[in-house]
Amino acid sequence: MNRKKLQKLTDHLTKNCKHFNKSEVTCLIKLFYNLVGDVAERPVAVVGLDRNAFRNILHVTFGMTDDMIMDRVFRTFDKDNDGCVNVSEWVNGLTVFLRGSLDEKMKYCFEVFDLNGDGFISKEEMFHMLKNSLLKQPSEEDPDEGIKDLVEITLKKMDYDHDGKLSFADYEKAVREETLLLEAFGPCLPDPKSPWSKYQLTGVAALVPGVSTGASVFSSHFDFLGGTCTATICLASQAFL
Ligand SMILES: [Ca+2]
Ligand SMILES: [Ca+2]
Repeated sequence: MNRKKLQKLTDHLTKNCKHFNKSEVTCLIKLFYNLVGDVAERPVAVVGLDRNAFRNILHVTFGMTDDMIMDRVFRTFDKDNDGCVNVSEWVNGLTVFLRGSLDEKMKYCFEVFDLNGDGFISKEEMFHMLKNSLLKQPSEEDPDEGIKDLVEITLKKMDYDHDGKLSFADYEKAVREETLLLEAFGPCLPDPKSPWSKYQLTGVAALVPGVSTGASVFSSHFDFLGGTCTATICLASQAFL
């Protein structure tokens, strides 16, 4: 991409971007085209990260391991639903992912957790996600029973209007009371302790030639399962109060 085109794209994307400044946006654009270049063995006309390429970044760079959640994160980034994260979806997605306010993060997480996109987190969806994220725990006699209990505990704690599912209003109210519930159904944000959250994106530019090498060093800092467990313990302990 030539300098003029890059500048134009940067200006355009910075205008709609709340949390990144111009030089950070430039870095993210460069990083994007570098990543696309790495994975692209396809016509130049298709410029974007497909599901697999994007999931690979979530895994390598942000240490995510949960397939279901990574799929949902991809769909949340892919706003126009064309199966590809383009450069503007990349920058707009990362602004929430890395720097979002609590309001933005709540919207994002709810979208991730609403697996079928009908505007509610149903019991079945909770069961699916909790089963998925707790699979690494030592197996009990009947793990499904334990998860069903956890779904009930979750509803008791978060379903304020008692209709048996979580609306955004339910979820928002619960998270405002206990921020740990933001990621109640699985880790879908970078760990706040991770260097990426505070990372000067100008520094990322230096990583561009070897993105995966630099990123794998970062991934050791992530403790995603820890985040889920904390949220789960918080749900469990509240239920007995
Ligand atoms: Ca798209
Ligand atoms: Ca749903």
